[in-house]
Amino acid sequence: MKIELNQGIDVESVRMLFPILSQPVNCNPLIYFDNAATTQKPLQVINALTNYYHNDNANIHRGIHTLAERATVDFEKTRKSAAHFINAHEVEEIIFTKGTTDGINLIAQSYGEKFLKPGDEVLISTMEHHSNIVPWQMVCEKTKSILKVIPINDRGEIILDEFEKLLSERTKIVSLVYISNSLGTINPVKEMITLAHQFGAKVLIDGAQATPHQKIDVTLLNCDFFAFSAHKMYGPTGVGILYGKRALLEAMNPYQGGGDMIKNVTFEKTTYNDIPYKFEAGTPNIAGVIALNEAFQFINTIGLEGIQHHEQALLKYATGLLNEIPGFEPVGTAEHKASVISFNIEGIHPFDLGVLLDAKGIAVRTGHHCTQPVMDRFKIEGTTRASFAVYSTMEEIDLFVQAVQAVVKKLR
Ligand code: 7TS
Repeated sequence: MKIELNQGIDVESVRMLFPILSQPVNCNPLIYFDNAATTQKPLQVINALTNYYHNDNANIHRGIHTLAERATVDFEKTRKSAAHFINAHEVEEIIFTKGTTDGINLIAQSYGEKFLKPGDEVLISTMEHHSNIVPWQMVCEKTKSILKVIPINDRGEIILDEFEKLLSERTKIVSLVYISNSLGTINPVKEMITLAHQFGAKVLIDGAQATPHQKIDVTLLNCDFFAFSAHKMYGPTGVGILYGKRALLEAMNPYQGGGDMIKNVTFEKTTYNDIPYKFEAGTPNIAGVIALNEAFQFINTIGLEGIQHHEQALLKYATGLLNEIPGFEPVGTAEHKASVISFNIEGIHPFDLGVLLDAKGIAVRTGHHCTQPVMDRFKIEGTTRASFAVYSTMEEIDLFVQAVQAVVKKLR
């Protein structure tokens, strides 16, 4: 079976932009299929990081000297690009964070702690990453609110009828993953946001796995908050974006106190800065934010539509081949899926498979993928997960499937 790649993407040229991909690992060409954990970085992102430290290193917002001015201008450029990338109305609605986890914790603490009252309800789904579970457990405990969980079906899809049944005027926050990291499911978040709003609930979307794979439009979605990480979309680690609607961000308390988030400080009274700076205490990851701009440019240049076509073709091709392996048990077979394949092979522990694939230079992830409730739902310990990116190829999938077959032969 061969599926034609989207003609718009010249994958070999794209691969040339990623120096890490051309190395051998364990005497084999590297096949990097752990993109849901973090993607590799193109040269332009790496160069932006080193260029900042080579030429422009200075702290931002407070300096009057030339380097500080340069660093500040480049830093703020990324904010504009981020607003454009997710179609936010206003640049001030973009907050720099450390990543998705940081963004969700910010909302849980700054919005949740202020507005949740005893007996209020927070809704999440069974397929959330731990970073969209634990912060809500913490805030629910503090505010005596109740955490409720939307069930999923055997394909790993949210059961919409159950979601509707759980919604009520007690529901104050719905926090949902857009694309599941362990199942690949693409959730119907637009429909779910509309339903939640009918009950007056605010909706946070965990976009960590969505931003690298499909066009995001927060205005069209009408979500109240949207969090994502730079490192999962070809950008640096330690940087993320939190989008929030202006009125909500203005009504919230600061997350952390410190420099940059104030207008005036005396021992008697401190006044806070305007958004987004109110939520950006301390010196941020300046180099990382500046380099994130290059990740946006990289994705924009290739185009998310082309990326999506390419990755969907890879997903279809790999799923078809893996399905032919005796004992192949896919975990997550949703109708709408991103390029993530989680699976088990009967009689083979995911860890053993992962180690043996690594010996052939193939990087996959094994375990619970920080979604233990998903593993409990499917009554499994973990899975092996292969996740593809724009630079993944059909040839790599062929080699990967052959390697899995060889492991099956060896261990059975
Ligand atoms: N939400 C989802 C859906 C994720 O996949 C992840 C990370 C996070 C939140 C947290 O993002 P962070 O950048 O703040 O760490 N997921 C994974 C993964 O699947 N393997 O390693 C990290």
